[in-house]
Amino acid sequence: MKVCVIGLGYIGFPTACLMAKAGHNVTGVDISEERVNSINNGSFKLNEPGFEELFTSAKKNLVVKKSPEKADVFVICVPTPLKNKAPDNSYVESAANAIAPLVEKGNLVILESTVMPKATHESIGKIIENKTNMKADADFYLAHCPERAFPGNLIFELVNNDRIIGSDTEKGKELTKELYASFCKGGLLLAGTVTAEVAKLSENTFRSVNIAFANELALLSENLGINVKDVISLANKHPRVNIHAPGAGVGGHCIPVDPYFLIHGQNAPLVKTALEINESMPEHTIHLLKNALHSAGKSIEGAKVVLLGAAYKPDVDDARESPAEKLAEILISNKANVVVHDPLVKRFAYPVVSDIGSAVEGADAIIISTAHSAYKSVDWKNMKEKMNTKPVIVDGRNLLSSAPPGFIYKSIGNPVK
Ligand code: SAJ
Repeated sequence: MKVCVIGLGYIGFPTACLMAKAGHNVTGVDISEERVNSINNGSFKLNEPGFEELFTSAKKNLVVKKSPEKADVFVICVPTPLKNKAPDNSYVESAANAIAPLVEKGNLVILESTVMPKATHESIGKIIENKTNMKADADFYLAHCPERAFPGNLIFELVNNDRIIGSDTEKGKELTKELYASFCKGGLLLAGTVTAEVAKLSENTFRSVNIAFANELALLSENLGINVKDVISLANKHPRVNIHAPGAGVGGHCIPVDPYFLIHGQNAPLVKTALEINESMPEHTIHLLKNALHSAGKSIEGAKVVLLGAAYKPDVDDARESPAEKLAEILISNKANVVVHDPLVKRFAYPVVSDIGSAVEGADAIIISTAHSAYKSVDWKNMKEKMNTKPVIVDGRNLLSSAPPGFIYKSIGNPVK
C-alpha cells in the first residue's frame, strides 16, 4: 500500500518505520523542519530499545518530508494535548485540513491519536467531507486505531500488543486490518469508531482511577499509623486485586490527560475525584517535606532541596507533565532553593544536573521524585556526608525499603518518625 503518516513523534515515526519495514511505500510527514531534517540526516534519536535497527531496516521504503502527498491510506499521529483541562483537537484538525485535498475515492484515513469520543468523525470526517464532495464511510473510509504502546518498551509493544481497529464500515475495518496485520503480531480487535475511542480512554482512565485509589489508601494509612506498602502488597495477594502504586504525582502525556478527554461534557464524579486526588499529591509531598524539615529544626524557606528525578516515570528521558515540575514550582513558591538531578533527562522546565554528588552538596533535603533504577544504588552514607546536618529524605516513590541511617525519612503512605 502507499501510506502517508502525518506526525512523526514518538508513535508516528516508529509506526511509519514499521509500515515501511513491512514493505509498504511510506511517506512520513512532519510540520517541524528540524524533525524532518534530523530524520533525513540520520541524527534523529529515539531512546527506545530496537529503534536504531528498525530505522535502518525501514529506510529503503521511507521518504520523510514537510507536506503530505497522495496515498491509499493516511495515518494521523499528531499530539492531542489539553488546553485549560479541555481537549485541544487543533493538531488533528490541521492534519485533516492538510490531507483533505489529497483524499480520493476509496482511500482510508486512520486516526491513531487519542481523542475525545466522536472526534474521529467530527474532527476528521467532517473536515474532509466539507473540503471534498465525498462522504465519510461511503466514498472514503475512516478508522480509529489508538496506539497503546508503553514508553520504554515502545517498539516491542507496537508490534506485539493487541490493537483496536475501530471503523463503522466493513470495508473500513477490512482495509485497516490488512494494514496493521502486516506489522502487528497482536490480535486485531474490531469495533465501531466511538467504541474504539472510549476503549482507549478507558484504559488510561482505569490506571488514573486505580492510582488515585492507591494515593487515597496512602493518605489514610498515614493517619492510621500503618505503611501503605504493606497494605497494598497484602491486598494484591488476592487473585483478583491489583492496586497500583501511590506516589508524588502522576505524569506523562497520557494518564493525567486522557481522563479529561473521556469526561469532557459528561458528569463523571468518580473520574473527576480521581484526577483531584492525583493532582493533590505533589502538594502532599511538600507537606511531608515541611514536617521532616520541622523535625530537623529547619524551615522550607531558604532550605536547599534536591529533586531526584525530572522524568515522569522510571528510566525514561521524557519529562512531559512530570510531577517533578509541579514539585519544583511549589518549592520555589515556598522560597526553597531547588536543584534538579536526573541521569537521563536533558529537556526540562528547570536546569537539570547530571552529577548527583554535586547536586546534593550542602543540601538540607532530598525528594525522590522518580524511581530511576540508578537511585536504587545510591551510596546514602556518602550523600549524608555531603549534605547539611540532620538531612531529610522524602521518598515520593517508596523506592527505599527503609530509612538510610542518619536521615530523617518520610515516604508517601508511611508515617515513619
Ligand atoms: N504511576 C503511579 N502509580 C502507578 C503507576 C504509574 O503513580 O502505579 C505514575 C507514574 O509515576 C507516571 C504516570 O503514573 O508519572 C504514568 O505512567 P504509566 O506508566 O502509568 O503510563 P504511561 O503514560 O507511560 O503509558 C500509558 C500506558 N497505559 C496503560 O498502561 C493503561 C501505555 O500503554 C499507553 O500506550 C500510554 O499511556 C499512552 O500513550 O496512552
